[in-house]
Amino acid sequence: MTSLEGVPHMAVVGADLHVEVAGGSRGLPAGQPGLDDWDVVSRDSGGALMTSNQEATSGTSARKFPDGFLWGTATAAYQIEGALEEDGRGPSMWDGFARRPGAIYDGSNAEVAVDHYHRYRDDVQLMKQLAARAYRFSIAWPRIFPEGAGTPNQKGVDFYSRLVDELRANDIEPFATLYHWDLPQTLHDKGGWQNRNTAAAFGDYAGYVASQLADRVRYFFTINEFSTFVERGYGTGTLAPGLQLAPAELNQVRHHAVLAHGLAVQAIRAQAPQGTKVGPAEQAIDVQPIIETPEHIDATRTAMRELNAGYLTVMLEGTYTDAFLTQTGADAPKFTEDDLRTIGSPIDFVGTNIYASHHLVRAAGNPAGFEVVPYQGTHPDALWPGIPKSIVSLPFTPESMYWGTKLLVDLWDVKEIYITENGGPFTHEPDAEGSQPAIDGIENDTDRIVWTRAYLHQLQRATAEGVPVRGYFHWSLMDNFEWSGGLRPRFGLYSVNYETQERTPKLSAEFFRACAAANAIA
Ligand code: BGP
Repeated sequence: MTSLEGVPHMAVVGADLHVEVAGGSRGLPAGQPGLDDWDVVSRDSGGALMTSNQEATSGTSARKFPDGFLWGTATAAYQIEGALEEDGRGPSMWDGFARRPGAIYDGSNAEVAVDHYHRYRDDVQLMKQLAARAYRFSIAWPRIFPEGAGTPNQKGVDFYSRLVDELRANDIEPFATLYHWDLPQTLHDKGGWQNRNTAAAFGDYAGYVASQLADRVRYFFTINEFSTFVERGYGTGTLAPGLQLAPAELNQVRHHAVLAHGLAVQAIRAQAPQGTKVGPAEQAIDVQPIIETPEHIDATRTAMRELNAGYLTVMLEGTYTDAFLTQTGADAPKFTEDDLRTIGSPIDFVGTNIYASHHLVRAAGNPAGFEVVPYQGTHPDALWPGIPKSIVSLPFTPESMYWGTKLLVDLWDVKEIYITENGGPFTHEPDAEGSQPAIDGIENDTDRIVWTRAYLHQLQRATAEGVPVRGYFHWSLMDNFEWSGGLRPRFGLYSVNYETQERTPKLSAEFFRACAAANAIA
């Protein structure tokens, strides 16, 4: 493991850069002094030209986040822990899915992943070196209940207990996610999320975890990305368990997932000390107006509510929208009024994973009141290396940070928001075309820095307007097992050598540390 100490500050290397400077534009030849020596032009709020130096000292700088804003990183148990058969962990549905030929893009699996189960202490130090004050991790249900329910496994509880203690000892606030997709195999064998009993089992498991950890964990996320694990696991079949259900069955799975969330909220409240906070961590279908004018913004609000009707909307409103029930018709989920009350149980915050706007939206005179505008094929994109754009792509849409948080307030008056994930799969293989060499052994992931900074600017725009975003978790602390993408797409601030398990900070780790330390965009 390499520490961040001694990471050189970014030097300008490679091709000429063009930087706009007072008095015109000039090329910055390779090997010239760093950008700090230059006065970069911007405009103040009145539109007057000012240099970066003036901006920093004039008090008009728009880069600060509110006091107490938490900077952290996020991971998930299955993607980092390895040790799948250790200390009594039961099998999960992902173990078998990953072994299916063709299920994982590069043929890898998570048996070792990044060996976090054995290296968690060192990994907490990696966080510390980032100046991070919070960490979002997930608890593996099959470590706690190897059979999904019944007798808990003390060794599984002990692992997370040690992790939480280590975090607290290092002044890092633990944020625990209860379900990040590793369903116990035994439950899957009984129908998994197609079976309503799985929702009840999840509630019991959540309550039990709270009874063991809530004395030291103050924030719990129920389920990670309802829409992703349901739509891709049971709709397109690209994630475990790889099913392609008919619409009525798929709607029932959606319903069981949100019901499980509501049951977990109630169980945590029953078991945890007062003041424990709980909420979902969803990747909403994020939308942004094609043009920021009142009519397109109105249409975007409608789109956000309707496109998320089966997940976020029902959790926040405790009811399915009329349009959702009309559209699903005979395929609508079967539910009771009591289910809706449970699903709508009051929560303390919304966690939102924001990678991109799924749709641009414009006003339309149709019954829905909005229309989505497709992205051009030429839209700038972060791709998973080697994977066609038709399968995975993240359109570069920094404004998703602004609209993805602001709309939560506009629509549902959400009082506390966390960006529970944000990042990009920027992967640099030394022999790949366009890959730039490392600088003094540090991966030169300028793309991750430029991408993240643009998103942070839009997040800061939201907080400056009073949108109550309390923290930002970068996905991810370190490279890890990216589900059906395998080990190839690399999201980490730290690069991991999968043979030696050595962790090395990328340049983006230095960027993150600068932001976290200053509580501002660096
Ligand atoms: C989220 C998952 C994470 C991680 C991340 C990567 O969906 O919660 O576990 O896999 O995605 O980003 P992407 O959305 O591009 O797959």
